[in-house]
This record gives sequence, C-alpha cells and structure tokens, in this order.
Amino acid sequence: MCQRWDSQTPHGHTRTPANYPSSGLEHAQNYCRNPDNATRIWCFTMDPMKRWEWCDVPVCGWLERSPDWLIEATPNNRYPGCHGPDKVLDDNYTTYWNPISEQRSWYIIFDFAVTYNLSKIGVSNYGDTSHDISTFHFQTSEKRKTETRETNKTGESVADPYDWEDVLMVTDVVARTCKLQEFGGFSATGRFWKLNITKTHGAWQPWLREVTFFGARAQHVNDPEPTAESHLPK
Ligand SMILES: [Ca+2]
Repeated sequence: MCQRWDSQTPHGHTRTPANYPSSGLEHAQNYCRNPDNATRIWCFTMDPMKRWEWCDVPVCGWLERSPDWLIEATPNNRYPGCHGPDKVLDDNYTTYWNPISEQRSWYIIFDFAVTYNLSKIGVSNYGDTSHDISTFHFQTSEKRKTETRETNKTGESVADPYDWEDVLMVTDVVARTCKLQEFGGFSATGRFWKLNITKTHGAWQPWLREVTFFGARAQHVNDPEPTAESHLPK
C-alpha cells in the first residue's frame, strides 16, 4: 500500500509535488511514480517499517478479461442469460453474444475499473454471412461525468454520462470466419470503453463470439525516463 505523495505520514519526505513540479505528482494520489529519475516507478509505503518500495511496471499484452467489466449493453430480452454480452469475455469460442434491438446498431460498454492504454482490439465473428459484423467503431471515455444519469420527468436518461472519444473505425471485418481478427494502429487511454457495431454482413443482428483487448495499465505520461536511484534514503 503506497503513501500519498502529498502526505508526510508515515514517512516524512521531500518528494512533494511542490519540490518536483512537472513530475506527475500533483494528481498522483498514492499511485506509483518516478519523480527523481529512479530506474523504475516506486512509492513510499504505508508501512512505518518500510520507507519505500519498487512498483511493478505494467506488462503489455492481451489483457486478462473480467466479466465485471460489463456494465451496459444492448439487451437480449428473448434469450436472457443464454446470449448476454458476458459471452464475449468468457474465453469460450462456442458461446456468443446475441443482442436484440429495434435499432440497427448494437453496443457494449466496458468498465476496466482502472485506466488502461490500449493499442489493439480483437473480435471473433460467429462465422456466417448473416450475423458477422462488418463495421464497428471503438470509443473510450476517461471518466463518467456523474455517477447517476440525469433523467427527465418520466425517468428517462437525457444525457450520456460519458465523454466518448473515437478511437478506431473499422469497416472491413471479414465474414465466414470465427478466427480472431485484430485491429490496431491506435493508442488510446481510458477507463471506459464502448464497442459500437453499426453494420453486419447480412443486416441481421450481430452474433459475436469474443472481444479481446491489447494494452497495459496506464502510467502517467510525465513519468521521466529513469536513470538514477537518488530517492534511496540515506
Ligand atoms: Ca464466447
């Protein structure tokens, strides 16, 4: 457990936001940082017996997914439970999401709980020519504006609580294969992610087997390149 950089307990120190401006400490709370050109990110700890410790550097790769990431999606009222959006995160290529919607577009919102930097997304189509997706766009939102949606007098949502930014637009997803198709060429940072499917090859609703994400937990962009271990207590 890390000590907040703007706190002097349990360890008094000089690595304060005031002493190290432009080092990403102002809003660092108790996250690992590298204000003084150490070899890696580190933090003071909440353990009075342990002044500081190194932090793990995030590993970049295909993310281990959690069903907890699902917070909202186009529903399937006809087959609840069987073909829900959780089926795209279950690492099982025999199960798929089958949303039913009056609108001819479908979406899933993921909440990764912490901020990630992503550079690739993978999708696995059902493998036919009716339900395989052809066009989607991918968006991110750093935060939710409010915890509760604004509603009008009849209780309907009147405002989208996210600040969606377009990350990627894909129009050439191939049909008749359930092989994972990867789409990269972007770099985006956020906690909330939205997959919007706008077109399928046969104009039916999409049947989607899996969605995967490539990236790493985000580090502060101002973290300097580490060169020395000058914060080591004397
Ligand atoms: Ca699946």
